[in-house]
Amino acid sequence: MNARKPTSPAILSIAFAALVAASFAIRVTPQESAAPVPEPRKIAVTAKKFEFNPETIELARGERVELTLTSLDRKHGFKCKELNLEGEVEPEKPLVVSFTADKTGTFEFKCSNFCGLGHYRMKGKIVVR
Ligand SMILES: [Cu+2]
Repeated sequence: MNARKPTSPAILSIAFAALVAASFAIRVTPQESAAPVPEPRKIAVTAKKFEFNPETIELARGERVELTLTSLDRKHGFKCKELNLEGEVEPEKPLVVSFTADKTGTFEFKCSNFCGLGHYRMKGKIVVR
């Protein structure tokens, strides 16, 4: 009565085989992409009365970063409240700040150790896109 009935099981088994193959491919993918975690991007920043150089640090969202701050004159501080970063930097005593840029935006950082009359304008920004 139904002329298509004999072919249906064949089509079903082909479809089933395709599904099995697809799910196998999906399962294999994560193993192939388990690459080693890349090294953090290293950025050197100098601090001196009354500036940081570079003043603007541009990052990509998700990027792991290692800032190494070096003071060229006296003790300074480094503080970025929004990214929860803080430390002191002195000549002969570099400050290493490691973090992951996990949110986009513009985040101000500044000197957090009073260093003279220009202290309050000693600032910069981290821009994460
Ligand atoms: Cu200062």
